[in-house]
Amino acid sequence: MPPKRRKGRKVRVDFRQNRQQRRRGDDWTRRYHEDQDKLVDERLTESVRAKGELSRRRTVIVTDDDAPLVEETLWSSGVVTAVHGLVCRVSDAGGQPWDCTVRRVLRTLLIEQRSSVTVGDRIWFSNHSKSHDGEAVGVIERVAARTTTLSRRDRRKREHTIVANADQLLIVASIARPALKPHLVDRYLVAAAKGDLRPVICFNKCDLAPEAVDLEEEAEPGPGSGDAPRGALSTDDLFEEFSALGYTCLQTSATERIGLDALRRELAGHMTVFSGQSGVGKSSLLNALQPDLNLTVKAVSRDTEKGRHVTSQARLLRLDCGGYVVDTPGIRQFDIWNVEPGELEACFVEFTPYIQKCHFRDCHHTDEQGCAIVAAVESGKISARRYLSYLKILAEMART
Ligand SMILES: Nc1nc2c(ncn2[C@@H]2O[C@H](COP(=O)(O)OP(=O)(O)OP(=O)(O)O)[C@@H](O)[C@H]2O)c(=O)[nH]1
Ligand SMILES: [Mg+2]
Ligand SMILES: [Zn+2]
Repeated sequence: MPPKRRKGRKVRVDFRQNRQQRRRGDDWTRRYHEDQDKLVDERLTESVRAKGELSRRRTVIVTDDDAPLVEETLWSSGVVTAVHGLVCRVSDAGGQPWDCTVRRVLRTLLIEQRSSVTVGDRIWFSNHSKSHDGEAVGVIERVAARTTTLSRRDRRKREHTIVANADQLLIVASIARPALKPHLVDRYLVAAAKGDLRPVICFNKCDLAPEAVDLEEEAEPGPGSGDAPRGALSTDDLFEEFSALGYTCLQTSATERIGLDALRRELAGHMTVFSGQSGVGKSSLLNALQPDLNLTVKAVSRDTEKGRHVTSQARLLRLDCGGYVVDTPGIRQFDIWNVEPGELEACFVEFTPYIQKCHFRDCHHTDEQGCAIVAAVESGKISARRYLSYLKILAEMART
């Protein structure tokens, strides 16, 4: 009996003709004539398009999330561990690595949805074979619906999903070299709340003398921020502030091997994304936990005390203690993606008891009359520093 097919819905998708006539003899067409795949990708950025280029349409069967149905008898499942351009590194159920391209029809669908295959995606792939140089290669046919996403807004103001399906976000900050940036931690906390990931904050380099945190450097005056804290704050104060909010906070040293057991306990059985500025020690912590990972690390710049952006791509790694981690490249700025102003207040956990008490139901907690959040800041129940972070993100949303 042939394998039973699951029911799916038919959709029409654009298909580019393989042997397309050149419509315009200009460089723009010629440049991409040979490289059809690149042309599909160009649709994201190129508004000029020769008429009829994507005129052929084909019917494919998809499930509710618009992905082609799984051909379970022929396809293997796996997880994407890294993405290099159009090639995804995939680890199958047995841990064998494969280099997979994405089936064009699937890529077209993903482009329509402004999405692409990313690290952590659970996928099915076909056409397993060995390439001429002996690499195991395949073709990704389907991507499973994601349970969570960690996303940020990229420079083109689009969603950049850094990792899919993780359940924890380890926010790594160093207490010195580079100095701690509490506002960046607040931003990650918002992204974790939005993406449904449990945040854990890791204060690394605790073997060094802590540098005072310069709040003025981070602050940006806004409405209601007149009484905002100025000057310096100690890293101990920040550790206590985040702990008091209910977040799990750890103190570690990758070089002196401090706090590694506690970190390992948090990671075991989870899929955790390591995030934070460049140079805070994300890769060093992973090497300390498991030396055979052998990740590249580099000293921070002597002049600026900033990291050198050593890790350049997100990579999913398996830990011997059970669990998966994703080492990610350090970023300077974490732009929040897709959080509406009305949603932002819920990402600041300490606001929750006061939100209902504001005079106006749609209060943005800036300069409205009878705002319970502003009153709580004034009476010291909500940290002025955190409130300022909220205002800063809110102001940024209004600008974009
Ligand atoms: N003193 C001290 N130095 C550390 C510690 N952890 C990391 N470092 C040093 O910090 C520097 C940067 O570490 P990396 O692990 O490359 O930092 P990263 O966060 O992975 O940086 P990117 O990959 O650029 O995002 C290296 O010189 C490490 O040796 C620590 O706990 N204490
Ligand atoms: Mg790194
Ligand atoms: Zn209010």
